[in-house]
Amino acid sequence: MPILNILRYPDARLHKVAAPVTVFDESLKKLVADMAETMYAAPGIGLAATQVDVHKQVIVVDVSDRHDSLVVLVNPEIVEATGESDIEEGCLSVPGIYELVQRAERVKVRAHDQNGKAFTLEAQGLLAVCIQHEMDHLQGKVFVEHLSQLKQQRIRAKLAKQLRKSA
Ligand code: GNR
Ligand code: NI
Repeated sequence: MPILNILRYPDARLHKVAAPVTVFDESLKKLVADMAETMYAAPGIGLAATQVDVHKQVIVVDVSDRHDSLVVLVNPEIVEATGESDIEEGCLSVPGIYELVQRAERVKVRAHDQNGKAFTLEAQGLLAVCIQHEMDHLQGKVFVEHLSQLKQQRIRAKLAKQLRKSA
């Protein structure tokens, strides 16, 4: 199965808003399988469809060390968020940048799996933060956009320099 190309910030396609999934078919299952493979290969602990230029509300997450706890969230909605967490975040679309972002410590999420079955997940800690990070991607928001304008400017300069060096 193919590893998908991950868009790099800044890219206007990372700002598209994902549409809800309405049909739970084989192509959705293939997308989920390819996204999981891409996330594990990267390696990362989460991936939103937006990052692979598919603008549908699909997320895969696995915060386990053994890669045995895949969570698939289709059309996720946060129904409860409590507490405050500031975990240093990274993003596969913003390589080499790690920054603290304010998030809820616990979230209750309603979503569907890749078969269309509805479920509710209660998450805390890194899993909760990762889900919030991925749900931002579906809304067209990259984690650096939670930071000050000055920090964002510095990050863009650093990424441009990385790109020049690799060219
Ligand atoms: O791999 C990832 N690690 C991570 C660490 C802290 C908070 C969020 C994340 S998500 C990130 C993968 C990614 O870019 N998902 O969109
Ligand atoms: Ni990300």
